[in-house]
Amino acid sequence: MNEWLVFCMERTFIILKPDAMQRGLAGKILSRFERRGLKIVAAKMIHLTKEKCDEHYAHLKGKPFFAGLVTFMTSTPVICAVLEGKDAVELVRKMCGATNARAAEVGTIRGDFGLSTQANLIHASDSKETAEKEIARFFSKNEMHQWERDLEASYTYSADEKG
Ligand code: IDP
Ligand code: MG
Repeated sequence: MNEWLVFCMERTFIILKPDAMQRGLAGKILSRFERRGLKIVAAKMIHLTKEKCDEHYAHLKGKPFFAGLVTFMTSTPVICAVLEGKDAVELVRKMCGATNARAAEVGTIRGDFGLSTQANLIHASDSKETAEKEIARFFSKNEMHQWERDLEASYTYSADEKG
């Protein structure tokens, strides 16, 4: 087991939102991260509760769209996952694109699949600190996995990027 893989790689948290599930895009979206080289180290399907949404979107309480956002997020089960890789937090945010999918760059997930500000397919942690909190909010330690993708040993990162 390469120690650097276990201890040095950054982790981020994502939710494939109800619109991604309803539209059958969950696999397509997850595969973009896999293809990029990011590693899935935890994943599960859950039905969000209002209480969990209140906690997860606490920074948006008081916004006029908050109630609608909670109704949307609790409408259908979602898939939560943790992705691991160098600079994973920033990289995944970049791959998601702007919050308003109509303004998101083509080539991003929201820019390629979405047209809405609310139904924008995916949540991704916005900083390393948020990622840590969100991972702990949705996953217990025994749901997290440490494993190696064979390619990582030689081809995903150069030797000087592994630290
Ligand atoms: P982010 O998901 O790009 O980080 P946040 O500002 O954290 O964006 O908002 C969380 C979620 O709340 C968004 O992804 C979107 O689903 C919803 N949201 C944000 N702003 C609006 C809005 O103006 N109208 C409707 N929904 C919104
Ligand atoms: Mg956010």
